[in-house]
Amino acid sequence: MEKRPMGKSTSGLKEGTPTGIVKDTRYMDHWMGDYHPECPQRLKVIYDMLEEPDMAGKFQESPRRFADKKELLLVHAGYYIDTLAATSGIEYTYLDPDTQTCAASYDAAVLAAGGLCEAISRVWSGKLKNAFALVRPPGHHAERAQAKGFCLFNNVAIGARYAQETLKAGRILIVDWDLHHGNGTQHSFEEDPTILYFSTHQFPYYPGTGAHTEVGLGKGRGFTVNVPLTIGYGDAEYLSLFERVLKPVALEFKPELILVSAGFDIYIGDPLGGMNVTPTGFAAMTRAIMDLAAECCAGKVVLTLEGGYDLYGERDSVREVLKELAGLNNTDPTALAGSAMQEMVDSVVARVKTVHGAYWKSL
Ligand code: X5A
Ligand code: ZN
Repeated sequence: MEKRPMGKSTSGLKEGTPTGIVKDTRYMDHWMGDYHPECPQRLKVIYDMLEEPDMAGKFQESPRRFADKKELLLVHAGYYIDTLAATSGIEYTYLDPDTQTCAASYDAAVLAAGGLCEAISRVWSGKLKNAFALVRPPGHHAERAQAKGFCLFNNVAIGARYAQETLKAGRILIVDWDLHHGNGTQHSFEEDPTILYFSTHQFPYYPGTGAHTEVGLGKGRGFTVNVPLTIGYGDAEYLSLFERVLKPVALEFKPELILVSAGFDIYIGDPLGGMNVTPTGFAAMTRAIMDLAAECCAGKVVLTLEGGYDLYGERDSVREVLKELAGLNNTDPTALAGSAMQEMVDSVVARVKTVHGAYWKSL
């Protein structure tokens, strides 16, 4: 694994400011049946990993709370929130071919959004250096009034709007490295030039959105950056794409906060995906985003868990991401990018440039 010397913090935070995590056993109470890949064990193996000798005591737990209805309303329709609330205490409700609730799902979903908001607040105020919300259900497929793709509320979208409305954040960058396109997140912000949505995703694939030509609407044109990929992209290719597309766009956009829809279904062994990212790749992607944040916004990065269905691959990848966030590792993203299959990267970069060259002069 490529390592760099431990760098000085450019963030101006007090030395020793902790990395936050959001963890709560109630996130494991949401259950969609024993054969559903989006299962409570996904968090169980991660929470157990946090007790390993080299991980225990290294992270600060950020307090959990239920999101307020007014926070959910920043992204979702009132009647949709009420419909989901009515599933609380009911053994089974069908919402979508991929998405169901049990009696505890609504509480878990409101707690996921609230826990993420709280972590964002603490990173924004400097109490935490950065944070990772280890929550479920995931969020990026949830639309304004529709559950979809294992998602009930769009956690990252709620977090972004909360940061703007309550914390008075301005420009926010959302990086979505989940295998799937975050249709709900894109739709939440596609007319908004203050929130830049950047997504890499397998394409064409579920949910079907995320073509490179989807660049945003109206005043938001240029502020949706889709990087659709065929199968087979691995560590080096992802890092090269971050270097050649995400980096110039992000540095030109100058976010005041970076949120990450961190999906681990691009892991090499994931049962749903065709990508080849390893734990080292996830560490390097995290470091690449931390480097952007150090330049733009005093290192303010908050990740939230989206997909990831190989239990131990996800666990091992989350471990490496957390070590990077806490400065226990310092993986070199550019060293990895160097070994990318150039044709795989060049063709994608060229396609993105045909539409985004007009919006981003540094691209
Ligand atoms: C959060 C996430 C995947 C949905 C796949 C539905 N959802 N076939 O990874
Ligand atoms: Zn996914």
